[in-house]
Amino acid sequence: MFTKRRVLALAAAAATGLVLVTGWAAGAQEPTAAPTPDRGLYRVTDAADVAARTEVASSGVDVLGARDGAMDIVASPAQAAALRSRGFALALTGDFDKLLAERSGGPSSRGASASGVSAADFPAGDEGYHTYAEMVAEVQAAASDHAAITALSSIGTSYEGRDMPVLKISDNAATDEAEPEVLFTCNMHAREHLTTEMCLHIIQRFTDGYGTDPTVTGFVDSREIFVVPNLNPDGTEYDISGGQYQGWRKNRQPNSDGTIGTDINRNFPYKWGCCGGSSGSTSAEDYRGPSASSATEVAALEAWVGGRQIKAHIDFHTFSELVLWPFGHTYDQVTEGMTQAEYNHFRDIGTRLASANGYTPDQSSGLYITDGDINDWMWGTHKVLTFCFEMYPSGGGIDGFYPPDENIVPQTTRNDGAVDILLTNAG
Ligand code: BZS
Ligand code: CA
Ligand code: CA
Ligand code: ZN
Repeated sequence: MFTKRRVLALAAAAATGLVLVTGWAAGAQEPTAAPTPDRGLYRVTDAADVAARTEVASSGVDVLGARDGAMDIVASPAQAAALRSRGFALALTGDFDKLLAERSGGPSSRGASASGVSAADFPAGDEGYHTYAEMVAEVQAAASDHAAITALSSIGTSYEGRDMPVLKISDNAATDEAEPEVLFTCNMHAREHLTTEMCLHIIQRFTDGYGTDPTVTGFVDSREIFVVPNLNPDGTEYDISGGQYQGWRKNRQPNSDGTIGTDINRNFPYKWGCCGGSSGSTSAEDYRGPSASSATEVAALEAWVGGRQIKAHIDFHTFSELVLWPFGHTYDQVTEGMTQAEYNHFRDIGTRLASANGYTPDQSSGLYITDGDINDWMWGTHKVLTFCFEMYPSGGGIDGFYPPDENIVPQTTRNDGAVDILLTNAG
């Protein structure tokens, strides 16, 4: 779909016989001697309106972040050329693979990773992040150190067979009490590692703080808090295996054509694939999978949530510093499954959450249209007060996914107030 502005630009370009993009004639090489990278990092500088962002997001490129009218994407030379020929202004900002290698502190060893292999640790300097094994150990330690207020179980196993733990934190944790249930989920996109730290911080705060911090004690006594620190353990391990970051987003489930990965946040069963907000192409970063809930991890969470009465939920992602609420499949506020009063409630709570953490609030389709995302399903199917938090940083390229580990403490504690607002409003 073209915006009016874009149609005019193309018409003008057609009249002169050239499509002018970022100051270079289409088809010409970049004004540097360097060849166009296989995976180029580009900034789309004219994605100010949401129709334009949806057009870019649905073109098969990998959207890293979107904010303030610009998008950072990873594109092949053909994808970049196609977007330029459709009138978009793309500025090449780097070579994705080179930047990943640099960020990992070593020479490129891309392709060294094998599926199913566990990672020894994060690259040097980032050891403060938790690998899958370290996350499991942390959750187990929290459960055994605070046995009276925790219950450790699992939502199931990932495609490659990794357990996906869920820790319940509540008084009388062994009993299913009639207290509002609140769920926090993290790391469904592999490279968004800061979010596992967010869930581990929530666990630490509500266990260690019990009995000393009155706010924490009040919530643990009056709520049932459930935390799933990693919804994509296979992808997360893959992303840090082989000694360097891989920039991986999807899960690690093979597709019928030999490509790997489904975008977990396009595979949920509410209006799956309805609205041009996901890709049917197996290699796309927003591949929706062959059918709703085909991703092992989605099916596991779906079954687990179906057996509970969750009232409120935050799904943590990185990056862009946004608080997003449903729906994503439509630009409309009021639609099937969403009254104006319900929308206003989302907007009011979302605005308060954002003023607590300094993020920017919006309906998720304000970013670009998505379908099959977790928040549309949580609300559409289960009427859960559900939000997506896009964490630190507010902008960036591939480095946006890999902030140095010094950021973990400030950027997770930053959300304490927002988490408390959600817990209050689950009542
Ligand atoms: C991300 C961005 C995220 C996505 C935006 C989004 C969140 C859309 C919630 C809809 C609902 O990957 O972090 O494209 O999945
Ligand atoms: Ca309880
Ligand atoms: Ca209960
Ligand atoms: Zn994400």
